[in-house]
Amino acid sequence: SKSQLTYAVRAESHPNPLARRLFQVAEAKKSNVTVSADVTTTKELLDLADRLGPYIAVIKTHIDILSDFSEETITGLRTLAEKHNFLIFEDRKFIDIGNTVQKQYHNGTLRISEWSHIINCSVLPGEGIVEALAQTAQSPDFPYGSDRGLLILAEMTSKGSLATGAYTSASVDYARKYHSFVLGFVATRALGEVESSVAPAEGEDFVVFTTGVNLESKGDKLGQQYQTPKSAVGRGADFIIAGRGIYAAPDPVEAAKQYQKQGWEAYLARVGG
Ligand code: S5P
Repeated sequence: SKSQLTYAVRAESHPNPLARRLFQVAEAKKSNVTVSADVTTTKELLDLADRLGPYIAVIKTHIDILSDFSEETITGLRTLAEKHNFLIFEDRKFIDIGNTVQKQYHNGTLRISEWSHIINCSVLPGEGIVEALAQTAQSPDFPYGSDRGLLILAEMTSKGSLATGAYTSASVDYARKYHSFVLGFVATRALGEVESSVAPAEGEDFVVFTTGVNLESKGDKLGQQYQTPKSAVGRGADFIIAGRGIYAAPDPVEAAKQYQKQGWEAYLARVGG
């Protein structure tokens, strides 16, 4: 695994342009924080993005929970992503046959391909979902070039998750098979030890995003299970994802700084800094 290497080193050697950019952003801002901005109006979303922008590497959205999604949402997010140098990750969790996910990703009501650098999918439908999303993003008429990438949802943080065992192994298989589009995983740990029937490419370097990160709480009443930034990074997270721990804190900016500090210190400890 490359998790002992610095983001700067990984940025230099990574074959995927978006992964390079992700590591460069982390290095430049000294942040491996993804804020999960699960608010329900465009104003709240853009407000959070602007206030937290300086402290985060990525903003994760659930764009379909907004009550007022419009052109203004897209323009606002894109402008703030440039202003603060962060990437956008729409957590749509595609999970359908290839023909359907292509239409959900590109065009449609939400126009996800237009504004979201990173998307994710479940491999429950099988290999075809990854193939379909890669095909769309790598087609010669796709307007956003190599500035797009996919994370495979290889595990989940909720109690009783069925994303384990053969499902997680298949996640690694398809990531390897479609490594030119797959950036890595949403998972609770590095997946190097997981059995896979596909051999790794030379220099393989999948990026691990870990959700379910919270400094104050162990979980919620609906089965969410939390770990701390330190624990997540120790288990192999390259980017920690925090939602309510940040946006529902009394002072979200102070909270974002706390997660940034703890996530970065854990990263430095891991790379021996
Ligand atoms: O396994 C998972 C995968 C994801 S993407 N568990 C999760 O909680 N998520 C998402 O991370 C979830 O949809 C939510 O947007 C965020 C966690 O939010 P929090 O408020 O519990 O930190």
